[in-house]
Amino acid sequence: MHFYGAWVFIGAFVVHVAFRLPKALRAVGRRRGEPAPGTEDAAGLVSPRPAAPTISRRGALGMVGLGSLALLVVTVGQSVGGWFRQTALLAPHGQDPGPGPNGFQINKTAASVGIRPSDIGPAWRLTVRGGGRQVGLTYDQRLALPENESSLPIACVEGWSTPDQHWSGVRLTELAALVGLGTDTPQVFVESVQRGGSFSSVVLSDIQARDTRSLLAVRVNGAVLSRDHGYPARVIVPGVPGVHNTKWVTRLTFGQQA
Ligand SMILES: Nc1nc2c(c(=O)[nH]1)N[C@H]1C(S)=C(S)[C@@H](COP(=O)(O)O)O[C@H]1N2
Ligand SMILES: [Mo]
Repeated sequence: MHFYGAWVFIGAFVVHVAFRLPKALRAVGRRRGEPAPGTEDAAGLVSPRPAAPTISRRGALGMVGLGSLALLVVTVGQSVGGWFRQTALLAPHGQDPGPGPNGFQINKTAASVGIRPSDIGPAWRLTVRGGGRQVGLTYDQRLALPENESSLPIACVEGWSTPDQHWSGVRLTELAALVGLGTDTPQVFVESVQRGGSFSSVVLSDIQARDTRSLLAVRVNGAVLSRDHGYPARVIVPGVPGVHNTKWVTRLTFGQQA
């Protein structure tokens, strides 16, 4: 599609040049400042006192040239692919997710944000806090909670989104119920095992927390979450940018702002 568009453009340009060439050559052939025959300012359109130019011809060309170059640099990865894909800032350019149930776009891999195997190993715990109570769950205890399903995409503000993925996990409302909160689930502060980085925690509004499609997911498309998609547990919420879908979650605090 990209290349098709480019050929139409190039074709149109060639036709344009072919038609204009004789006139252009005549104009260039004349001496500078001399009006072309028949183009004297009969209509009075030329300013009698033109303001000083604010940018030289070279400056203008340079600006357009640099702008075009910048566009080329950020789009070449998407058009050419292969190694260049990593440079496509405006398109998916993360790790190749590979095939299988976890084979969809990854934003940041576990390794790239410093998730250690020990952070998400047997010592991992899910802590749920709220309403003055606190519950700690092992991975197996977490799996014993009622399971629900939700088909939702990941839509990243970097300019990509996945088709719907089939997630399963526990509803955020059920987790709130664990600490004794009713159906009026409040907002929730979600924290990842990830240390630092602006994506390591997020606040979900009460509306997001109450949505029955909002899950703390442990499976996707029938398989256990891969590390890069947030194993052991990640948030998945409808209708919000991907950045709200915190991966490697370890603590949920209901009723906390941040
Ligand atoms: N802990 C943590 N969660 C995170 C991120 C992150 O960097 N760290 N990236 C977020 C962003 S920006 C997006 S788009 C989604 C991408 O999820 P995916 O990599 O499973 O597709 O995860 C979100 N969750
Ligand atoms: Mo994102």
